[in-house]
Amino acid sequence: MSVVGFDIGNENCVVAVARQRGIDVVLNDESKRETPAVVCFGEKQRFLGTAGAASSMMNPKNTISQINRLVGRQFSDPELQQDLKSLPFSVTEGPDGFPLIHARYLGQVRTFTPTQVLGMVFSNLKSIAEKNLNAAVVDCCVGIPVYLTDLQRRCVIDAATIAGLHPLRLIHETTATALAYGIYKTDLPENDTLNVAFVDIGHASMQVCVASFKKGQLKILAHSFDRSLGGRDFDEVLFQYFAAKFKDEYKIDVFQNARASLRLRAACEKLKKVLSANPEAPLNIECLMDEKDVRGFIKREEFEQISMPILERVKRPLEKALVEAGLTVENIHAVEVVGSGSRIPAIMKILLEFFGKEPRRTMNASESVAKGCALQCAILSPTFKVREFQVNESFPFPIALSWKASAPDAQNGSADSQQSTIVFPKGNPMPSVKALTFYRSGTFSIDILYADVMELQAPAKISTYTIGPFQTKGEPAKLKVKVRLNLHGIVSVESVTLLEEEEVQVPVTKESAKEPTKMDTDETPVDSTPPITNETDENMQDAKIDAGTENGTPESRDKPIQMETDVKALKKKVKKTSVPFTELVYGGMAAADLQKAVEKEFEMALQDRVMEETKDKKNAVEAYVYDMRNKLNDKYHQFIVDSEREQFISKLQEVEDWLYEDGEDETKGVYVAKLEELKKQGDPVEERYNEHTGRGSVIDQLVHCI
Ligand code: ATP
Ligand code: K
Ligand code: MG
Repeated sequence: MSVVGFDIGNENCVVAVARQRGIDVVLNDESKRETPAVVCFGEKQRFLGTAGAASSMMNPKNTISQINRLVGRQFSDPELQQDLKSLPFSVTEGPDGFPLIHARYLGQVRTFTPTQVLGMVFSNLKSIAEKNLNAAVVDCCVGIPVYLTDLQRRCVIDAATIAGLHPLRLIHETTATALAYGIYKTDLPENDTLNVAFVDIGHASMQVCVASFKKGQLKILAHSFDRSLGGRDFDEVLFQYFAAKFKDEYKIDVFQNARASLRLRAACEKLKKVLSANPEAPLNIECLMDEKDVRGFIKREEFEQISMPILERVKRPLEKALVEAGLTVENIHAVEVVGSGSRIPAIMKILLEFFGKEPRRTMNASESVAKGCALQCAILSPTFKVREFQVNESFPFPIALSWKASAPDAQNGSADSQQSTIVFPKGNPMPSVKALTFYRSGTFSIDILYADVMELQAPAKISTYTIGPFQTKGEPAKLKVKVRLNLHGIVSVESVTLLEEEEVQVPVTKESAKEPTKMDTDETPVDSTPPITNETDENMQDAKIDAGTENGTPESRDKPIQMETDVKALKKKVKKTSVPFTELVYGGMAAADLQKAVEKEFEMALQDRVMEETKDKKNAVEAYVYDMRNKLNDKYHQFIVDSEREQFISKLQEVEDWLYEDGEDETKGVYVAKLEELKKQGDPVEERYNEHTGRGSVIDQLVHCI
């Protein structure tokens, strides 16, 4: 069982693994701790991560970045449309209203869903983890922004599934950071709480959470965010500034040239980083456009001036988090800042002014999320022993259930009137199960929706459940619907149970005789306000529902069984039958499509591997040619007859020429055969040499012994 945490950012991904001695961030093939969230499609293979980022300038139209921004969002989403303006690849609206990405791959333009591309990012991170652990990785925890919708959360799980991963939990990124902060703290109070604000500013978004800590646990008090405030917005400010400047000074319009735009944007990101450490910075790009070299310069002060509209927005999520936590800045013990986007000094200044205390960087700004995810995975894993630490998560969006009133109820109101109730209010603990009671005569449906779409800016409806068929005996049946908000923050109907009253003969013991048989048989549909109960334990739950029903008929109420001496007595019991239901998620991926995507990813990964191996084999032929030629002229010289040596050297030359011409682009098998062919000739020479030098060393040893 693997214990791995993944942080998939809009710019950078980090992989952390649990080992016996602790949590480690692992290195990728290029020995980097951060891996770009980039997929580049090529003519023969994909280039993922660092390799993908390296080819982005050469192949911008087929290089997909910031994929998180597209996953689980409708094409018409205004935020998505805004994002597309600065992304160089082509995206269109698919038949289902969701975006489709177009890229040239294996010689033709193909389309991919954002979930598929996210699956490719996962696939790359999975292989990074596997190479480090030297074992298969399946179980993992994945960090997600707190603002992801139900659909986006489902998409992240689908993407992980496509890559062959099984997320034990999607955990809010700031919660992961809070966990990584708290679990190592040995000085947490036992009888008091310590409130800490965590601020994460990444490439595309900002998230805040306020958590209260005490010994052995953390409780999230509030989450807040700005989905579109991150490092890239500052890049954009600089980009607009220099684009206008260069238009003026050099008469070039980078907006007319995709490559020039891309290069200027990249240069602006670098410039921004330089400005974090220096009061001023230059920007020089050779041959940006129309064969013109451009030179620019900006002071940090001026950068802050032109960034004012963005900087002003930083305070809002801070205020919101405090209000929702019901705290003032005086109650905040410490402010921890993570995310590399927060390295801008002006942001740190805003945080200092707002909280009235120096924001701290105790945590590693780029690694806290991945480490927190790995810790969470270790906590959930039976194979790891982790210090006892409880994470009490809070769900950021209120969730409602909505249904059509049943016939008798509709007579009171208007026919077909829609009714709804909030099942999970904002701040509800996660995970959580609630049960609702409905009285229905036939198949009916329930919608799960967001009670407040303002903050989320997503379509209100999440899913529709059609419940039935079920047996009714003349009167409306009583149905218990269990709704689960799971560990990932995904809401679904978990079960529907038909509750029927039955009279059964039961042996009477002293205890059961004393206990009143409680049963509600009321016929009044109560679904205008169905009793909602927190589900903890199956038996306790039933007690709660029954207790909450007010209109029990007299016969069924508190009827103690009197004859204690009887061996058998009639007792009313509740018979439970599970009722079938179907789920329709708006925008989800059908199981069959997911299976196809899994196979497709497997094929593409195989193709990548074949191409990598082909490259390796080709390099091996080339390396052999150089090595053997050198040795034939040097240490192997006397172990091969002159004529044979000359023939072999010219053969090596032939192969070298072939590698640059006809053999440039061959299959793996051809290179393997070529190497074999050369070795057939070279191995005997090598053997003769080894034999000689080997014997030599044995003689040397004998001499020494004597
Ligand atoms: P997100 O959290 O939005 O999904 P992410 O996790 O990939 O994105 P981070 O890796 O935390 O984001 O931060 C990346 C951002 O930080 C980029 O915009 C990058 O330009 C910016 N950045 C990195 N170093 C610095 C620096 N020294 N000064 C200013 N900004 C920086
Ligand atoms: K990151
Ligand atoms: Mg991040």
